[in-house]
Amino acid sequence: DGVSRHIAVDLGASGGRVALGTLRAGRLEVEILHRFPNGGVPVHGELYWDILGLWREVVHGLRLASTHGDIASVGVNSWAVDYGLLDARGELLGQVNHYRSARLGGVMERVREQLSDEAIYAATGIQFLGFNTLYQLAAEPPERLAQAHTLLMVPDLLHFWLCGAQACERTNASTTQFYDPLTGAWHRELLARAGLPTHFLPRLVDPGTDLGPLSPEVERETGLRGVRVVTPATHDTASAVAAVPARGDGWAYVSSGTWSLVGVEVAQPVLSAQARALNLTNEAGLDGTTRLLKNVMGLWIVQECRRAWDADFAGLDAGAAALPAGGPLIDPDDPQFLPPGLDMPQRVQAFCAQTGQSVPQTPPEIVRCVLDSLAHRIAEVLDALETVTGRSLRTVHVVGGGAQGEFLNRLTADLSGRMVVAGPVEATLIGNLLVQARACGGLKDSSIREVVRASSESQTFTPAGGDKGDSRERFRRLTVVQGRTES
Ligand code: LFR
Repeated sequence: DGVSRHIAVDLGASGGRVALGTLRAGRLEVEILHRFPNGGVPVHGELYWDILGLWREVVHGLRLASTHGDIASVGVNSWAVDYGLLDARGELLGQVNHYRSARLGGVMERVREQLSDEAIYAATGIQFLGFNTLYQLAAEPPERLAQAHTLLMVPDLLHFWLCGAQACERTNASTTQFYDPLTGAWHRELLARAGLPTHFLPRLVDPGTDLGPLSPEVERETGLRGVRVVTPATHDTASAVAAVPARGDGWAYVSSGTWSLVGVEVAQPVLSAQARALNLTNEAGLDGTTRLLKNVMGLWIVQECRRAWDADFAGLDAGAAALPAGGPLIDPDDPQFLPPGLDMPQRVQAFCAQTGQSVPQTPPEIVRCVLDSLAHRIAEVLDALETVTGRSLRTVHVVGGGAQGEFLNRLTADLSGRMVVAGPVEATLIGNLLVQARACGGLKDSSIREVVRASSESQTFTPAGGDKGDSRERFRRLTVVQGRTES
């Protein structure tokens, strides 16, 4: 009947979803069947993911999907860099660590000293972030690595549990900082130079690879029959970028959620000294593209503040928007904002006090300070991307859950002086579903982005002209004073 149905599992740092996608006549309908919370579990000084709890929620979501007619495939995407280690029988060895864990403090510095930034960046093109898999492995007890038979990234681990196949999908593998973007293979030599083993690295597969049927056990538990496990772009950001509804090349994207991933799509990795100095990353995208981007701290700071206040976001956003411009600013990418903690509002206040600014007091004042700062940072990164690529980036597509934040969209337009096109909010699910649909032969003559444009709506924010005051310059000086590692 020309209809194809697929299930996408999207695991985010603060919540997960299981969704049913129905592709009919070149349009995709997305129905979210199950939502569940996610977050770090602090235990005995360590921070983990509740991977078994996530698995249970995924299975529950699949069971809900089983009553919706014939389903062709299922695929999982998640955040990047985190992994599970399996023994030779395929059993999980220990826990899945959380990338915001304090155990990683100082490890990156040691490895960078040992290998040199030039060598690591030339080999991988990946931005230096203390939680990259490279540094997580360097922080592992050697005996645990020796015992490990297979390393699987989080989505790969769930695919393994769904169908029994062990493979790492490329878009997420590229975030490890031991993947070679030029050859498309693991960079075993880099790991070896860091004194790390490589025997546990499995085969790499592309987005859109059929890994096999659901296992009999999963079929029994879910009631699904005849469903294939097909890899999407398993890195959530890669799925979201695949679903940016853009045309031509004068555009950038912000994949907006816990993080704001600010970037462009390019044909080849950019490994120049300038890209390294700006700490831009070259992550693998769909169909051999490169996601040249940078992590900006994103809505994380606001999410942690909300957790501390137990407050509703919509109300806070409106309160923040009602305040006058020109207030205090933080450097959202300062490492002190990375770890979780109910003291996040105090961290924001302390930053303002230490930099001689007025100290925001109420929740709306604090949120305003964070959103202003985020928009400034996004604008700064967009300018850097223009410099590095030589492109003129007039339009910014904001996709993902954060695209619902109208006030941040408005600030981004105003402070960057660019047109912001917001939506789709469900870009990650849409990208995940359409890569599966294409792999299953369901996307006849249209491209993924054409289907996205036909299936979703967006809202446009035009930059306000006029005087922006001195805030841009104040922001720049602030980040220099705080001494971020990049120039
Ligand atoms: C966004 C994201 C980013 C990655 C960060 C940590 O959800 O996947 O792309 O840098 O999470 O894994």
